[in-house]
Amino acid sequence: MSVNPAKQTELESLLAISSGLNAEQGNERFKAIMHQVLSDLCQTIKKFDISDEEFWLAVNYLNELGERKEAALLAAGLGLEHYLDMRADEKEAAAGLDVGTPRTIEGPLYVAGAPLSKQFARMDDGSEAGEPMWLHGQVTDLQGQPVAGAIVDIWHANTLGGYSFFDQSQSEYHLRRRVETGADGRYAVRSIVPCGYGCPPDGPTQKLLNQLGRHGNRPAHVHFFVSAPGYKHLTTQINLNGDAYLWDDFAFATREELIADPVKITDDKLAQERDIHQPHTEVSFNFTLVES
Ligand code: MBD
Ligand code: FE
Repeated sequence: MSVNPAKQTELESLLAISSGLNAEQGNERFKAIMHQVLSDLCQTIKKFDISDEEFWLAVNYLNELGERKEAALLAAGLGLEHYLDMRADEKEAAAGLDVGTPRTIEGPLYVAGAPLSKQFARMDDGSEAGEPMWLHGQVTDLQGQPVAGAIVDIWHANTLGGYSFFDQSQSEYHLRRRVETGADGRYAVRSIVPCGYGCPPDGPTQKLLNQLGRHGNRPAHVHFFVSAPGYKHLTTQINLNGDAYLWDDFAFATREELIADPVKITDDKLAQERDIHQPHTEVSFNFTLVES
């Protein structure tokens, strides 16, 4: 396309051309979004009189974010992933839809394909001397009826706050399991009590948070996907009560209804029944699914 070069000296004209608004090809929605984003960026550059040095610092930052694969971590830290939840909640409320167990962010550390078993799984490989955790509960519908054949996909950190596949010191699928509920809707796993997560201290996300005067820590938590045919897929987490970061999560995922109380079990009979043979922590959490 031939363009009068004089026109490119005007911002409006520059943005229209650069975002393809007058091009015949391309994707119209994408063009409109790019146009908005570029306009906002140019406004910011002008408002703060951004220097060349600052501009190229930002460009190099994006490269570093990609090299370290931390783009999704930053999205969580900036509250953008939580904002998607806020919007989904708002839409459900506006439509007057029933809500079951509240959703909260997935985060960047899920890995598909965890081992699948019925009703029970052991999640840890026994290599860590962590406090044993017996995590169990029931999946029901809004009427309180058990949901049989639901898949409860669980993943959590180890005692150092690391996740298998991202932390190479752990075995494949360590602390990642899928459990199918039985006729009673129940699931149970034996694992170890997780520790809270902290952003890699030398990574680009923590570097940005430092400039904001913020920390990059999460309270101890366990992630869940809960799904069953005929029900809406649920993405959620539970936070363990008592953690210092319970209401100071850098990713804004804590919700009142998603706090679980860890209970100390010293009952020998129960420990024996669960084949744990030592004092352990019990965490109970039930899920309510909504029909799709
Ligand atoms: C996590 O474990 C997590 O759940 C999120 C949201 C961000 C970083 C690490
Ligand atoms: Fe996590």
